[in-house]
Amino acid sequence: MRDYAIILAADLTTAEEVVQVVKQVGRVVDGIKIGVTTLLESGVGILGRIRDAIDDRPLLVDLKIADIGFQGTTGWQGTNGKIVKGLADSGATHVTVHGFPGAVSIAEAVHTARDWNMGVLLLPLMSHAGASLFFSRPLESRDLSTGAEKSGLSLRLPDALPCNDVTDGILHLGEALDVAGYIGPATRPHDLERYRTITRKPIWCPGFGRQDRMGRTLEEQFRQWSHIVGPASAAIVGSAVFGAPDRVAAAREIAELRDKVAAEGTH
Ligand code: 3DU
Repeated sequence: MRDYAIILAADLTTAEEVVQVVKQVGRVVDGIKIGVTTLLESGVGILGRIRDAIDDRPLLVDLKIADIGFQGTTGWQGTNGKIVKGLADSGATHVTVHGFPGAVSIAEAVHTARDWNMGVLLLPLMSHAGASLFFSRPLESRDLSTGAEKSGLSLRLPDALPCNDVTDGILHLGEALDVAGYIGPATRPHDLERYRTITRKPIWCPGFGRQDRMGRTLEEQFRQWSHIVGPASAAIVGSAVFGAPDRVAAAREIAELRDKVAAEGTH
């Protein structure tokens, strides 16, 4: 994936509209994100049609998986693995997984995804208003170690981890279980800074445009995002592109904005 990638969240109402917008801008942006509503309507078969329209660009399936992990004598047998396996050979390259169900659930998703050449993007926090209600609950590093022991997995969690809340804890679990990257809120720059104190992995960020609650222009939001997260990152942009009167022009403008702020970062 390219540095500072732009990923289109193709959140249109019908599958046909989704395919249409991907055909329009799929090669202007650097990747596509498909959501649950689209898969519910048309099944995973639609991912092959998306893949055909975007060459080898990343295709993120945003399932936000949050079910059980279970390691039986013959391997992973929980539900997280079954869900991830449902994307096998579909054209998907990445899938989103929640971290709050704990280490075993994350581990099962990561292992299964790896078996099928996909990467897990873990969610330590979300971008919408009120998302911090639970993610900001206190969590101490000793809670993480206790949880790791109970999980029955041999997790490498260094002793004195800087851990204050659930978000920190999920980031530490993601590092220990070697996820491919994280979803991080573009609406919460201070939290993105916090992510970067814990991980160098790619951070894919939704929350541009309509979700901003800090009164920033799109350019200001992009600038702050790029300066904090650096090149190993992606901006997930939905309505700012597909809701525009001219989608191709909107996607091009956003790509230009990205080029501008990224160039500033290299000075
Ligand atoms: O607000 P937009 O139209 O740019 O769309 C953002 C997309 O990113 C949308 O698909 C939403 O489900 C997803 N997303 C978030 O917005 C926030 C998260 O924390 C995780 C995913």
